[in-house]
Amino acid sequence: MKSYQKSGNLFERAKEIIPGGVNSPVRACRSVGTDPVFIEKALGSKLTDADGNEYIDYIGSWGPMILGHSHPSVISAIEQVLKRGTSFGAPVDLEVELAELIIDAVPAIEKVRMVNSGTEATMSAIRVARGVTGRDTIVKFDGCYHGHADSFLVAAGSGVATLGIAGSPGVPEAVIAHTMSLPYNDIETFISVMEKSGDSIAAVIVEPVAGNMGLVPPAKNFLGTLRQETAKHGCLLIFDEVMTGFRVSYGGAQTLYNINPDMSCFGKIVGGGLPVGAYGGRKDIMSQVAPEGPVYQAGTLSGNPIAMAAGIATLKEIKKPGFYEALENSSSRLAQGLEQAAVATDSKAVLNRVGSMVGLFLTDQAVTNFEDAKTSDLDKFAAYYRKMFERGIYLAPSQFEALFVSAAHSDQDIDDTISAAESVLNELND
Ligand code: KE4
Repeated sequence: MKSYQKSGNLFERAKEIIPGGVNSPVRACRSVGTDPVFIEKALGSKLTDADGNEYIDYIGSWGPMILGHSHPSVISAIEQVLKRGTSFGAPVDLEVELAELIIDAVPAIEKVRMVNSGTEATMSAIRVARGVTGRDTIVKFDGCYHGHADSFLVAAGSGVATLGIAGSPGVPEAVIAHTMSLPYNDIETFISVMEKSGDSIAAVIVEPVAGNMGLVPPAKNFLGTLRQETAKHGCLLIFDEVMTGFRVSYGGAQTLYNINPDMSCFGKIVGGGLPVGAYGGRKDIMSQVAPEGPVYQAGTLSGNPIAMAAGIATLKEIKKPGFYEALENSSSRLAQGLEQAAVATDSKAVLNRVGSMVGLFLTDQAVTNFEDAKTSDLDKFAAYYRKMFERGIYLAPSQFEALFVSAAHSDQDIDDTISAAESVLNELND
């Protein structure tokens, strides 16, 4: 019988002094009816908790750990830069190197600014769009999550959806009044809104592959229509690639789907597990950012040398030939195995996948938007989560999150995951 005593004790202490005992809501595992374990260490595809229990990890720190945990190149890069110091609050060569890697990978980006999180990246991109266009209204899509800046907490995905809250107290009506949220993949609605209001819209921001309502790929022509309509009405198209950037391809979803957004936001993988966000775009847009231009944005630890070193080491590894092909093979094997497990157990389950982002929905209908995702049986998902956890499979504790396969997931990991899923789905159907 596994023990979770040490995690339990730590959680009791944490709940006294940290809201909900966690530093990010989704980690509290509330929607799946269990308590979180505290992680002691991580290596490759595995996590080990405070009580010594080991897990195959499909959260990967919510996306950054595409190489797997504690990759030697990343650890070594961090160790090397530590000898120079930790933070200078002044320009460092490593910031230039990471910026050059991002620009080299993403053709639509000519200039890029480093920040410390995905939220900072998207929040700043929206401010730039409003500054450049002189317009206030932004369009997002139901179920997409762009971080926790006020403007985005409308029909948001991820933790907001997980907690089943409409938005958040503390966000002024005046702010929300400038945010329109439309159904994802609904081309007709989007076109009609743009025809009516396009000339007053500063930006349309989208997850080009939605990973915060579970995994929902873009419908055919959806992204192309966003590009066409925003160009027609002088709005900026912002791709929030915080999750998809360097995940679904080295050049992100914009390269995969061959769309050139006006601005792009990154996070997660570009920091290799350390706090890094980035936003960038055409030179004429990014030259509006202070101190070159009037749109203000700043950050004490932006471009931190240790974080830059981890990001550079990560991108250099994933840039190597064959990296994405190998990841595609293991990811498709996992997806096929989960689909076969659902069929074999006659389970109501739908699987979506784009590259190494996988989403399993416990519903019997296609999932193409947030409303479809919400037809999933959340109680059954909670039971599925708990039983997979007991079998040492560490999934996102929410139906409205994606799974991430890393380069460190072995054939054995994939096989063990598939057999655990078949066993659990069987139990759930008994
Ligand atoms: P951060 O501020 O959490 O670094 O990034 C916000 C963000 C922006 N855009 C997209 C597409 C994102 O997925 C995120 C953050 N993703 C969630 C996981 N779905 C972070 C997990 C958490 O909130 O703890």
